[in-house]
Amino acid sequence: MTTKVLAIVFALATFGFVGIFLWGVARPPAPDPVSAEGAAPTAAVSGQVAEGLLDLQVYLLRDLGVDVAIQFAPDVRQPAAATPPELSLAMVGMNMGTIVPPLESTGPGQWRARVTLPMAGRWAARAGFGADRAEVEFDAR
Ligand SMILES: [Cu+2]
Repeated sequence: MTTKVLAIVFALATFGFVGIFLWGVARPPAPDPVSAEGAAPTAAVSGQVAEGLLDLQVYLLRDLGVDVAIQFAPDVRQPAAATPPELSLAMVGMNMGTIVPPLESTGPGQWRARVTLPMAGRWAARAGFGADRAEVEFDAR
């Protein structure tokens, strides 16, 4: 009797483990990042942030304009993200403040921001929750 119970518990544990593994493998991939104009991103990063996978793409526009797209897919154990992530832009190696543009929701788990930067050069875009962020650098022109 005890053996039977143990076998069932073991089977359930194995099933759960395989299920979690399969979810990780079979999770639908994020759509290919493409700007509204159909261009590929200038810079992109994908990182584990705040118990989820955060994707960030930077598209250079004309005259120091930048489009930033963010996708966030929470892990299995966390419910769907209700809070939007935070985005900040700062120059690399030059202290000229931090730009925190408002994010526009473009779908479930998707946001976009359009910014005009104050000067050309190397910039870093950081997105995430609190101090937990994914970062990517790009050259603005
Ligand atoms: Cu500067």
